Amino acid sequence: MTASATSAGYLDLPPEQRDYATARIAVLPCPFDGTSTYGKGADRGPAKLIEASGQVEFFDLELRRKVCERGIVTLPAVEFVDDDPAKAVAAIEAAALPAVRDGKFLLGLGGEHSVSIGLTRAVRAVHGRFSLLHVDAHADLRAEWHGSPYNHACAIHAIAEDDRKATIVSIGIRAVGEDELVYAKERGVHLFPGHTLRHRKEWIREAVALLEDPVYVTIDLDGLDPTVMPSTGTPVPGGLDWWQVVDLVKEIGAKKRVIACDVNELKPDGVNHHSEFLAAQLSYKMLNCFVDPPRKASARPARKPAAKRSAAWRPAKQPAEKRSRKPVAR
Ligand SMILES: [Mn+2]
Repeated sequence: MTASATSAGYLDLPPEQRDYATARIAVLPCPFDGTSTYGKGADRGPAKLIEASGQVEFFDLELRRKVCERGIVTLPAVEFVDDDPAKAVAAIEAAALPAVRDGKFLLGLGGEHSVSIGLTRAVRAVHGRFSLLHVDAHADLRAEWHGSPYNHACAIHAIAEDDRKATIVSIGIRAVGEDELVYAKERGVHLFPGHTLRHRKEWIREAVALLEDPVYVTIDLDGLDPTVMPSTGTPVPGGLDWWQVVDLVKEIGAKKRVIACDVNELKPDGVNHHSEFLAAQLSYKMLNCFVDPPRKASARPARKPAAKRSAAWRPAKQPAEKRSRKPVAR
């Protein structure tokens, strides 16, 4: 399987690192935007994210890791016959299934948030039950919207109904209907609304502690604040900043076994291309945190700061991954 003819695919990797047979990670572009109503254009998200990913450094400075060396294949974008979200969900599930069956870590790229319904169905078919960690401005817990249970406003409701016993944790929510709150209570969806995250840091540990292994992570980019992430169809003020999302992703990677993830609702507008780069960088940060993470240096006791040590950041003598590599139990 090869990337599209116009590019080398995600991260613009050299050929030996994007071969299907040896790749640990599979990226599936899902350019579907059939049901959004406010700002259209999420169907252009995957191509723009992949284009921007060509500018992302392979080496993650913060994590001292280069997970692309495990191989990342970019699958052909899913094709959609029309705007029917039920058909789109089925097409995405069918497209994702072979790579998940082949043991690859799946990174889905939306597209509107309903793409996550198809992606999670493929993952559930292979891995069984998982907990869902969900970042979003919206709860997406409506049973149906504009006549469909697969509308992007219903994505998490559909996933919650696919497995009524799976744990769901939703972070950053700040636009929700009262009916969604009733459903969240009845179904047992853990909500961490945006306004409750402002003045406390413990929410990251608390949220991650609620998850059981394995975990699927879905990030609707409108979960971030529109000042850092303006290019989404339904922006809402009061969202997470970059470092809050990064700290959350790092905590999940350190504490949980993640089996797949997606980044969705990027709506390129031709102006704010920093949004596209943010989406690309975040997706690669997620891979560096989630895919076969090395034993974390932070698990060891902290060293005493030397009296003369400068506060300035200094590079490690050698990459943390090499220094502490041990057989990975998971
Ligand atoms: Mn949303």
